[in-house]
Amino acid sequence: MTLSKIVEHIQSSQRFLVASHQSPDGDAIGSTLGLAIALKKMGKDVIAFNADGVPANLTFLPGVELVCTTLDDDARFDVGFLLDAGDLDRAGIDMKKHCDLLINIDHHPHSDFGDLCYVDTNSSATAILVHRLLQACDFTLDIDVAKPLYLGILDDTGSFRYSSANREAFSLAGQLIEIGIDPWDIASRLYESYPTSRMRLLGLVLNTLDVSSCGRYASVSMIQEFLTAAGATSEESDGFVNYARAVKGVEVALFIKEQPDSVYQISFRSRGSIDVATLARHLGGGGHHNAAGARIHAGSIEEARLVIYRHIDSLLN
Ligand SMILES: [Mn+2]
Repeated sequence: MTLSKIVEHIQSSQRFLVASHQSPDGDAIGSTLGLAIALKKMGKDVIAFNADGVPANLTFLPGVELVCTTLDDDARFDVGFLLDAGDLDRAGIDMKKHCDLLINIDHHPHSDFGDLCYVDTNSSATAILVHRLLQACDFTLDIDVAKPLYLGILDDTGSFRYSSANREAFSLAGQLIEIGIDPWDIASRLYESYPTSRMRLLGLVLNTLDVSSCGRYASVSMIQEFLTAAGATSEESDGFVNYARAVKGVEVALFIKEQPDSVYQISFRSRGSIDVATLARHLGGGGHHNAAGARIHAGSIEEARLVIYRHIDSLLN
C-alpha cells in the first residue's frame, strides 16, 4: 500500500533528495546510492546527502559523486527520502524545510516519522527495502545499483552472519551476484583494505578488554590518546565492539569511546534475546535489538564503564 503510494510520487515528481543518517554505515550509504542512482537513471534530478559524507572505504562505490555534505539554504525538492535513519534528527539537516514531501524508508524499530513511512523491522537492511521499491517501480537493476545495495546487505548482516541474515537477504544477494556482483571484490574492499593506523588502534583498544566476573558481558574502551598514538581517526574504530562480543560466553558487549567534553559514546552489541535497544533508549540513544548506541556524560572512562555495567547487571538479572 505505502509502496505503491511512493511509486506514484516517484512517477509524478522531478526533484529528489536522498539522504541517510550521520556517521553512515554501509547500509546508510548503500541504500542512499542505490536509490539515488536508480532515480537518476529514471531521468530524475537527484541530490544525495550525507552530513558526514561517504567514508573513505566506501568511495569505490558508483554514485559517490552525487553525495553532498551541505545543502544551500534555499534548496528545494519535491520529494525527500530519508533512509535507514531511525530518527528524523539523525539526518543532520532539516529535511522538512527542503522537501515538500518526506518519505521514510527504514528497518529500525520505532522509526515512524515522515509523510509516508515504509518501515519493515524484519528486513535485514534498508537496502533490501530500496530494492523492493525499485521492483515496484519496474526498474531493471544494473551493476551500478546492485553494488551499493549488495554492500548495504553485506554490512548490516555482518557478512551474512547475524540473525538478521534471513532468506530474503541471501536470495537478493544471489540475484545481485547474477547481475555481476563479485562478492570477494566487495568484501576485500570492505574488510581487507584497512589502513595500518586502524590495526595499531585495534591493538591498543583490544588491550582494554574487560570481561565481567560473571563472564556474560565485556567491554573494550578507547581514550582520545589512543587516536594520537595510532595516528588514527575515531571512525577507524568502527566495528571494534564485535571483538568484545566474540569472547565465549559474552552476551552483551560494549565499546566505550571517549569524546571531548566528558562525553562517552557507547556501542552495544548483544546475542540472542537480550535487547540492548531498550537499554540504549533508556540512556537517550537507540538502535536495534542486538545493536544499539547511546551517549552519556561521565567524569572518566572508568566511571562511564561502571554506570553502564550497573545497567547491564539489571538487564541480565
Ligand atoms: Mn541499516
